[in-house]
Amino acid sequence: MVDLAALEAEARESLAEAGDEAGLESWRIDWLGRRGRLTSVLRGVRDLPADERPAVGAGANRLKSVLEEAVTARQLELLAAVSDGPALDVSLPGRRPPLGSLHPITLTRRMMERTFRDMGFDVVEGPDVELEEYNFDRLRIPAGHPARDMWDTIWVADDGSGGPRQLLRTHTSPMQIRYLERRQPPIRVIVPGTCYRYEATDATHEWMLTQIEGLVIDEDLSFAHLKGTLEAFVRRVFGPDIETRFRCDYFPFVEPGAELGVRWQGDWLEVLGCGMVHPEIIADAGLDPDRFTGFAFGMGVERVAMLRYGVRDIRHFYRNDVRFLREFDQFRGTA
Ligand code: YSA
Repeated sequence: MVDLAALEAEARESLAEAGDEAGLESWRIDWLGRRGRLTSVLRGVRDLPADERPAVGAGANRLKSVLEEAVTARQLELLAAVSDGPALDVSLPGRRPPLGSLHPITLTRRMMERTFRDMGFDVVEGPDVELEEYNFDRLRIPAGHPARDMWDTIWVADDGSGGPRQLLRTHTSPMQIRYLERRQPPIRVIVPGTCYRYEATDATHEWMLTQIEGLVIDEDLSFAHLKGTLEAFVRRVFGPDIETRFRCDYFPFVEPGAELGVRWQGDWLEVLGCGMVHPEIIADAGLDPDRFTGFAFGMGVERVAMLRYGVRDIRHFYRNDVRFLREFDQFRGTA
């Protein structure tokens, strides 16, 4: 006759020794598995003398349920011990989530905006998708004018509705016109924003670039104000020893026009185009060009960032190489 009570005592004793999930699993195999101790007893019932079979069969089945409950209880006991006991050290510092940082162009753009704000400029933004009229015509660049070739343009596909042509703005200058439609002098404003050009890239050119447009209109402004403002800006950003160079340049919406270059790695890097706002643009805005004059400029933020951080190739900025971008973690908090 099988001694079920002794079997149960032995099973419980060895269950109490199982201290983790692996121990419980091997206990389960030993006792309740296909070749387990209790399973063998149940299988052997059919070989017992007929008068013993019912009692042993019923007893072994009951023991099976008892042991299944016991193993579940032991499992819960072990789980409770893990969450209450020293295995969970709540005094350990938490894991810090990885922290990103601002993109170098954002850092530079914000620094430039702050510098202009300190110099008394307002900041406004305009649309990236612009009307041909504002990007070109009203800046004195009509269709067919050779100056359009200065801006290789990405046009928005014609939707067939017969509406005006649209494009991804090639510069921030269209906001000069939009701003003049709404505001009266004195005007002192900058317009930061992204521009797009259908242009092959090289170390100093990207097809997507950021500009900061500046527009100043008031009475009695001269080229000296333009030069003084831009020189002051550049010295604030790069320090008093920076070497600069103004050269004549042509833009249809200014007269005269110029570009500003900064000494860089033994050469000159052009950072902006500028000039005195063309009298026709002042007159088109409903202002008297004999009374009001002004100057404007369009500055390349990526170029300023190259100078500021010593980046030799503009294309690094938009390659999304995290090793490059991590270099700017040290400037976190400087925007
Ligand atoms: C001129 C006179 C004004 O009264 C007002 C604004 C201007 C600037 C004019 N709208 C313009 O876009 N001129 S520009 O084509 O010479 O670009 C100005 C600046 O943007 C450049 O000096 C350069 O710093 C930057 N830039 C231009 N093309 C670029 C670029 N930066 C990176 N990649 C490019 N492809």
